[in-house]
Amino acid sequence: MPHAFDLTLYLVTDPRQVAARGLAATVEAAVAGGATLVQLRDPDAHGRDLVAQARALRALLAPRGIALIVNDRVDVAHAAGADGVHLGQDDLSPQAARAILGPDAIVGLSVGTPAEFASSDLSGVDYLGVGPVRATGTKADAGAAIGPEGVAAVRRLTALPIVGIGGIDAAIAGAVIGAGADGVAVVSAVCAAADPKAAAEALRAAISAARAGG
Ligand code: TZP
Ligand code: MG
Repeated sequence: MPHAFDLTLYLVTDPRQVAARGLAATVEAAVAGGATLVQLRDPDAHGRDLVAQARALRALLAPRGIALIVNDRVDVAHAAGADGVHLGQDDLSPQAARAILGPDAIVGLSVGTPAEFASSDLSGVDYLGVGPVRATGTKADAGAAIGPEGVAAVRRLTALPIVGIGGIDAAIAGAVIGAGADGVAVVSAVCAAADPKAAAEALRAAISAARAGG
């Protein structure tokens, strides 16, 4: 059984967007505002820097009962004692990641379209990141936007937990939940916000309203 995780408001970090405030301070504010899960994402960082960052975030998050996921890097997740890893289609397979990290690890997989879902080996996968929902400036190779309709299409194909990602802010979060997502993942809506705590609170309010209405 993987560690407990809550996809409701999934904060994904970006090194440039947190640079002014700092990684830990941004994550701390997001968590204070209601972020329920955190992914350390820094595609260009060196392994040993990432391990140090992951350890620092783990020390901050573990006492609060919030799981830490590392993007792409199974080795870094293992070295830092993170709760899991988030894999793209070209990373290690979910099964290979689980073989390294063990049965307790949380393993997430990115899926860009229903067709990509259909061609993915889902054994060992605990949740899916589906998107980009809308165009995003945060990830250059994110692919074409699929809208909340694309999330709904994947929802119809699987019982796995799903989190929508890409271009999500408080204005569209409710539609993503309405499409059947278990939560929303955001980078810029929180990391680039003037007030990350308030931004997270606004997202949580939109998610709660959509859940109550749906
Ligand atoms: N994967 C798909 S879109 C994306 C990632 C990491 C970036 C999402 O960033 P933002 O700022 O929330 O659009
Ligand atoms: Mg990746």
